[in-house]
Amino acid sequence: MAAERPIPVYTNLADLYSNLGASLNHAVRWNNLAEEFQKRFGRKPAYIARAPGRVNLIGEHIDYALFGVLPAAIERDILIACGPRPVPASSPISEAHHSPGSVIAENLHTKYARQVFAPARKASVSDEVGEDKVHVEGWHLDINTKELRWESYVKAGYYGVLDHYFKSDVSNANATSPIPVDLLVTGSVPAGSGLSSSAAMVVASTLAFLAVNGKLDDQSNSLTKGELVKMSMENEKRVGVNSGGMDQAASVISDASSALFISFFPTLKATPVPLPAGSVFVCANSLVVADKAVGAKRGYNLRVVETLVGARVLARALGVPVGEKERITLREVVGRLLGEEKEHELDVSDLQKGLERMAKEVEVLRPKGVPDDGELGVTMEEMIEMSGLPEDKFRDVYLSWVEVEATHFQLYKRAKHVYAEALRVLQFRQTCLDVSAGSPAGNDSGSNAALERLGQLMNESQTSCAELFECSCPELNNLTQLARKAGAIGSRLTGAGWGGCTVSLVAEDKIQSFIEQIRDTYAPYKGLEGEALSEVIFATRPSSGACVYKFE
Ligand code: NG1
Ligand code: MG
Repeated sequence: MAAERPIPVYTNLADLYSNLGASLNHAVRWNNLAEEFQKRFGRKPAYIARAPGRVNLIGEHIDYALFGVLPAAIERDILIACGPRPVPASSPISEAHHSPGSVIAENLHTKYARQVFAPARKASVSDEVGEDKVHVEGWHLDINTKELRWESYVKAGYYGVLDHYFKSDVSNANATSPIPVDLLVTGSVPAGSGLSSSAAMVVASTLAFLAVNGKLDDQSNSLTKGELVKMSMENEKRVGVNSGGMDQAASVISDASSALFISFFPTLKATPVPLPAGSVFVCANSLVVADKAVGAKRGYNLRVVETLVGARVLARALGVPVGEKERITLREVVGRLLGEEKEHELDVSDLQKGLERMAKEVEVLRPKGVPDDGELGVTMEEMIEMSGLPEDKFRDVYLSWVEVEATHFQLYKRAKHVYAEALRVLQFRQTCLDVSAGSPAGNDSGSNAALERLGQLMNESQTSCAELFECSCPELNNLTQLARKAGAIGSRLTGAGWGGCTVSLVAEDKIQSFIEQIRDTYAPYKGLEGEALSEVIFATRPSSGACVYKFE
């Protein structure tokens, strides 16, 4: 299983570059970063941690409902050069040098200023071990989730490492402290664009702090990719997003040249999915930047709540048992409806049949007795009543852990999107697998038909995101339409939406003309040439997942 493999730590450049499927371009970036680290900190880095961004090919906003998704890591990535900071014996020692685990963080991008911070000891925290409470000493880092800054993501990764490896029983005199670290970041994933620069930052930071603190030294007993995904997911919650896990899994587990089918139920599993030859994915940035901190309350986190409440209401209507405090997901509703058991998850064909059935069952969520066909959704009071829970319980289970802002909630439209999108992911995956297995659809004309089918699924996904999940925006709608006119086989938004990138499936021999036509027709791209153009629209191949290079 891909998720059970250890995090690769390379000591040999040739191995590193061959794993990356790397071009000369990569080598230049890695060298520059190491040299720049040396200039700034007066010594060579000890490690470089790499984590790629990702593009989601299909399966939007269904990972937190625990349905499988199909992203691929992209070649654009975050690199963090890092090393332990030696404490000079003689020179006057600054505050930063003194405190355990202090960090000097610099960024090659001049708009991100140098930051110095250190974790503070948390006097005493109680951890429950079975029935007992043990007092442990932990570490705290300030992260202001109202105003996210570049170093917030560095801190988020660090927090997890501190929590996992530096929490200790107060009575343990041998407890170790984190060591002081210098680090230098560079990134080629455009920020706020739906290509998961955030997950790439958090994964790279987690890896950098693990490496510097010696936690990746013993490869035979090292962290697995699956464990790193879990840590990075927890870490990303520290920047205030209740994310599903797709981005971290794609950034950590991907293999070069394949997409990755990631499922989350009953546990995280990831399997490579080869993409049909002759086609390429092109990412195009709408240049609308979705505001994560403010937008979450009315966007992402609101969708998380709507889909969870929708699942409870649906379960109730279908006679599926749900515990009072349980936050059942839409995935679990189908499972329980079909008698799925923990040890025996549904196989793909049963799940597929279940999803086809749910397309009809969701109708029970449609608001009744309203002339606009439920367009407006339901009020808080109506939603609470539909849930069958007393108000205080409802608030405790569904609203106490997340900030949302809405007068109306859309349970029907969101659930309808989720089930149909989950089915499209299975169909997309099966189409790719059929082509690679050389089944009848795998010959030339078959493979064209397969590409058409993939494109059609992507287009349907876009319509559903726009109309049912309402996570698109006018610019994304426009850009996906222009993409189809410019020859894309299919085009959709990728990532959370409300701005950021689209992904288009384009025949390999049409990439150049496709990009030129988009440049000439999408108004915000007018006049862009060369590097400025390739910043906003670029073809990408699937890349390998996160790794560490160790300098010897
Ligand atoms: P973006 O906005 O691309 O980071 C977010 C979530 C994913 C997934 C998608 C929607 C985070 C870190 N990631 O992606 O888990 O739910 O939206 O499919 O919040
Ligand atoms: Mg993100």
